[in-house]
Amino acid sequence: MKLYGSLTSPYVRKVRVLVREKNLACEFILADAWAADSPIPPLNPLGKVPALVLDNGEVLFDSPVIVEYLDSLKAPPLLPASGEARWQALRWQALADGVLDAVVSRLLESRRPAAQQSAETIPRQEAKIARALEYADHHLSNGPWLMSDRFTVADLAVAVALEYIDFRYPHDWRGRHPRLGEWCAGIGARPAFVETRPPGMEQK
Ligand SMILES: N[C@@H](CCC(=O)N[C@@H](CS)C(=O)NCC(=O)O)C(=O)O
Repeated sequence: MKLYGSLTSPYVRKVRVLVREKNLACEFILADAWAADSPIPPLNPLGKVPALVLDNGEVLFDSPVIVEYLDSLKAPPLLPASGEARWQALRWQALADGVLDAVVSRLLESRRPAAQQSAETIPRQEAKIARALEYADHHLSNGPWLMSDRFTVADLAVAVALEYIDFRYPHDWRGRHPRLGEWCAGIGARPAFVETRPPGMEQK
């Protein structure tokens, strides 16, 4: 299998963390989705990374799809197979992916010339991020994991999202949510997180 992506994309990082956590054989191929000669559009019509090329030539895209596929290859599952636990895990992942979307959207808007920026976009995305942090803090368990008694896709996705906030929208969210900050530090110390942190980014 070949995973195409960049070192800074948080969607790619979700997949890289899972590959490392499950010790799967998967080659990582650096690819810039924005480059004029990018190899991505022929693989993913949406032109986005991550894209996963399987050994039979099939291509999977969209990080939740890739995460679920790779998770299915080797036990124990990080995504619960059925029942309430599955919906809860998928909801955590949706929350985390929504935070990534909001941080990316905020970042792209902030990079536009000031005169062309919309007055609403940045505050609107920041409000989504603030509400998601509130939600995560409110639904935090007392233990090291968001769900059950072990590391799941919920922990993976939410910790990647929190660290992406640090990377692209640095602000003192830990001051408001210290328990969430402590939880994130615990997950972020796992080797899979340490090894996939974007270049130049330190753990908080
Ligand atoms: N929903 C997608 C989002 C992927 C995504 O937006 N990737 C960004 C990199 S961070 C990208 O490739 N952007 C290029 C573009 O939008 O043209 C996923 O979860 O995989």
